[in-house]
Amino acid sequence: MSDPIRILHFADLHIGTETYGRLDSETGLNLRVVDFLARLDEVVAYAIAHEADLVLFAGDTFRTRRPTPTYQREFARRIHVLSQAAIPTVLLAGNHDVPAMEQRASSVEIFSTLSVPHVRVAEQPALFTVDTRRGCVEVGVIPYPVRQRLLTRDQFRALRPEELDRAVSEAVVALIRDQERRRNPDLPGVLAGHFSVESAHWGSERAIMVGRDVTAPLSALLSAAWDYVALGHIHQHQNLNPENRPPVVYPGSLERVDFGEEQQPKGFCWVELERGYTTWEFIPVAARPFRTLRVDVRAEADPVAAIRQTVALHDVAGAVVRLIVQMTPEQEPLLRDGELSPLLGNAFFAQINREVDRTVRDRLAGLEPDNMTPVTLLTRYLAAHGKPEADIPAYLEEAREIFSVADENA
Ligand SMILES: [Mn+2]
Repeated sequence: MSDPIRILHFADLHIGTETYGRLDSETGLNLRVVDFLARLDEVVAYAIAHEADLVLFAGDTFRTRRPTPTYQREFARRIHVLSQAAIPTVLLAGNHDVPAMEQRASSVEIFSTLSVPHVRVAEQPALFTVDTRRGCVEVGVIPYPVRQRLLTRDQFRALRPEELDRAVSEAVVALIRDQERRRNPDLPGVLAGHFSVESAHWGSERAIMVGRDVTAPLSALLSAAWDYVALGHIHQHQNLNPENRPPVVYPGSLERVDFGEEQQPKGFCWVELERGYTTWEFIPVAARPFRTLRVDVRAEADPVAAIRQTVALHDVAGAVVRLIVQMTPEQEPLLRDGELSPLLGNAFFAQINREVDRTVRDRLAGLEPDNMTPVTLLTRYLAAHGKPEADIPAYLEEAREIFSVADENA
């Protein structure tokens, strides 16, 4: 029997995420971007050290559809290393990579334009046959399903938003079925896609997404035609099919984007693919830790000392730290940044949220506006101003277009 084919599956890089970072004078890059690139370096090094036969990137390379030339160069440098090592690499376009207008180039298209050896870009659904050192493998690719490309003008005119969602979902299922029919059942096969699956658990990243989301039913992926289903899009690592025939896996993102991902392990998947006998494991990477510390000092005579004690109990060195302090209005003047920041001196980044006993922000239900996305903020704003709940989705749909343009111009 031949050796299994070794696949490294990762997703959701989001290079360009600068939140909680600052400029690094040495590299000229934002320090958080340096983190994200260091994780990609781990992926590349692992693929080479473990002789990967195929690297599968399941989409969302950059944070925006218009990454800076510097971010493009840094990504290209790492892809170049894989290419030089002659490791076949498939790059799927995620929703953060494809432009709203079909005529415009995606942020990863350049690799196919330049025919970079061993690198294939998947911007359209396709069935690839990849010839690896340990044999042939078939890779069905479903990049992010762009509604404007999957549906006809007539469908757009005639269908309500929920009906459009269903039509897109049905189109995705039809694409998968079509690849199953066309594929050679004697070869090991991987289905790689960038979309959400109905039963998946979402982290907080759903709110950072632009536009409506496309959801496929899990049943569409549970086919014996595939030996592994390599997904991207959801940042929380999970396997949606515990029976593993086939595994249906989101590796998750390599770095945390916000505090919603604080508790999530970060890494990629190592797959040993064999027709009918696939095994896989999650390989953790050294993602920067996020830590939330909560201190209630309302009954403390020496609030600064109480905060210092709490901080001492936690490993904040090198972490992105959120310190939430509950205080009385009388304590507030004593707890300025000048007093609190030094307590977190060895954190990578420290954010101090003061929860002062007031009722002003009750409408925000205890959430800090700084940590909320535009979509969440707008939802709460509309609700607070008495807009009927049924009307809110329509407002959000309009707003998402605006957010999307703003994001593209960012
Ligand atoms: Mn995505």
